[in-house]
Amino acid sequence: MKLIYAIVRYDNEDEVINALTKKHFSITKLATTGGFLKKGNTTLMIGTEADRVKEAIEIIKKECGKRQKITVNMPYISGSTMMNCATMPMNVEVGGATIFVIDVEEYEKI
Ligand code: 2BA
Repeated sequence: MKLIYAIVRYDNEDEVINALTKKHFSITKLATTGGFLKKGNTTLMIGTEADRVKEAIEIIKKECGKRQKITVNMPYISGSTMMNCATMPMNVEVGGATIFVIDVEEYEKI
């Protein structure tokens, strides 16, 4: 048994959840926030048999699309006070999904 954590963009969550559910994967959806951009994203917890991990990842890949570069204005604090706070444009890659696959020691429904 494996547990997949898939962090996906909020915009992609419906398509990913629908496609996985159609293939009989069980999912728990968590509303999460990226530590870097501080924007909402969605983390899906998917418990599945080890031999179905690849299938789940392929579905997520298909539904989330390719990563793309965007420019964001990040806060930039020079010195120690907010008086010197400014923003600085920065290129980041977003899209796709960030996936962790973890071994499950025990799985029970009681
Ligand atoms: P955020 O932390 O808001 O990161 C958004 C995007 O900003 C990242 O996209 C990455 O391109 C960039 N980024 C993140 N941390 C950075 C840093 N320290 N310096 C420069 N650029 C940075 P993704 O890599 O696609 O990640 C999307 C979201 O997935 C992240 O949102 C975070 O919520 C999660 N995530 C990604 N990698 C993770 C990891 N190793 N552990 C836990 N969560 C992760």
